Amino acid sequence: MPFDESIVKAYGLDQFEEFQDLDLLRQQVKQNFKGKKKLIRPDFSEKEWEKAKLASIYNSTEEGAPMGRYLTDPEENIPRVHCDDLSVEDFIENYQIPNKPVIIEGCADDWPAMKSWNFKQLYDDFGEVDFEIGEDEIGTPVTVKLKEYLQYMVFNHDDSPMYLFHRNLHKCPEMKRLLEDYEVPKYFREDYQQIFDEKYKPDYNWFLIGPRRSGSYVHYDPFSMSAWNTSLFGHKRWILFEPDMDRAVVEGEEFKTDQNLDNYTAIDHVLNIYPKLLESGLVKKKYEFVQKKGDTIFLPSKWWHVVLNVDDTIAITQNFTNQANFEKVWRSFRRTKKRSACNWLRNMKIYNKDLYHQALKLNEQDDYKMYDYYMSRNEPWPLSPTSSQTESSEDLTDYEFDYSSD
Ligand SMILES: O=C(O)CCC(=O)C(=O)O
Ligand SMILES: [Fe+2]
Repeated sequence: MPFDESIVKAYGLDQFEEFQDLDLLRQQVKQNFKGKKKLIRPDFSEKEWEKAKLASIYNSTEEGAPMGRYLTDPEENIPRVHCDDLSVEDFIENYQIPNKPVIIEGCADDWPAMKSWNFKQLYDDFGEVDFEIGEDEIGTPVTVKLKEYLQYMVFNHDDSPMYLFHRNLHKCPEMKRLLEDYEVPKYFREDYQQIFDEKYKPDYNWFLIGPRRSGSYVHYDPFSMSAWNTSLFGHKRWILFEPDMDRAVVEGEEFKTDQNLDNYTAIDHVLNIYPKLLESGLVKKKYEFVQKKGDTIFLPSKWWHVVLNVDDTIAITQNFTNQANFEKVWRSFRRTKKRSACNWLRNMKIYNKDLYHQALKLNEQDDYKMYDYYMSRNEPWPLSPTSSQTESSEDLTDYEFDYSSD
């Protein structure tokens, strides 16, 4: 049986009308996505999407597919604990404060999402709803109906397929009910980001559908925020790097052969760059693991990560700010999101006095003036995000990823 036909059956998509004639659907999907691909990677011809022919080798799908077929088994060298054996206090002491990653099992056991986030049901319930699958050159979201995206997931042969990454479920009326299918695990409920006025709140939740071979390229999360990520379907292979490592090193810049350094993807990194990094001795300590359905990853502030979807996956991830990362987040955020930061500070004063005083103290230490200080004096803002004229204690090594100034 052809590969795509077998996964159509495995996922129960064969019950839908359009999956009756797979040859026809395969052609339609190719046509449908031409324009989207051009928007997302304008410099790529259609052929270039499949250039390395990775789909012919790496096409594992079934949940529980042996990793060896896909990639070598990573060493699991991150602690793995069950939520029944990890109190919030122990989490704070052992992971949150030391800023160390951990895999927590069992947080999602009672979530409706464990049952209802599968391709057949999502196709049925949200097929007509538009989800984000990328951005064009000027940052405008590129969207597609979920049913079309799931068809693409089944049939595509792209080396690094487009990744459905939909932010801010709470802002879309049709998607709000997805929020009822999960809850923030007990470890991550202290979250200062929730006190923004809605208009200024930075993106904080993302619903992800990642076809096999798709992934998130090396980065750490915006504004030094921490994150949690739970898989509801399929496996993700994670590689982490410690926060003090340089971007050029973790990206393996010296091993890149393509002139265009931006052409690299998660799968390129995992297959071609990471092994060279290990050989070179540039990585002192390895952090690798596979996240399975139901596993929640705690990804602390500023930890670099590459994430490769080993099979077709569904996940939810949220960013958050709490006592452990607040200093880093505040220093990074106030500079890039200068208007939103004023709103945050105002709301701290109302809802969290201690935090407000903490932020003021940091400003004072750094001799930092907020944006509205300059506005009220009709003076220009001196601190563009790339400006070098920032306070000495200000962290200027922030890796710009997926965020723009306001
Ligand atoms: O692809 C993934 O699951 C990781 C997502 C991620 O790293 C992010 O949203 O910042
Ligand atoms: Fe991330």
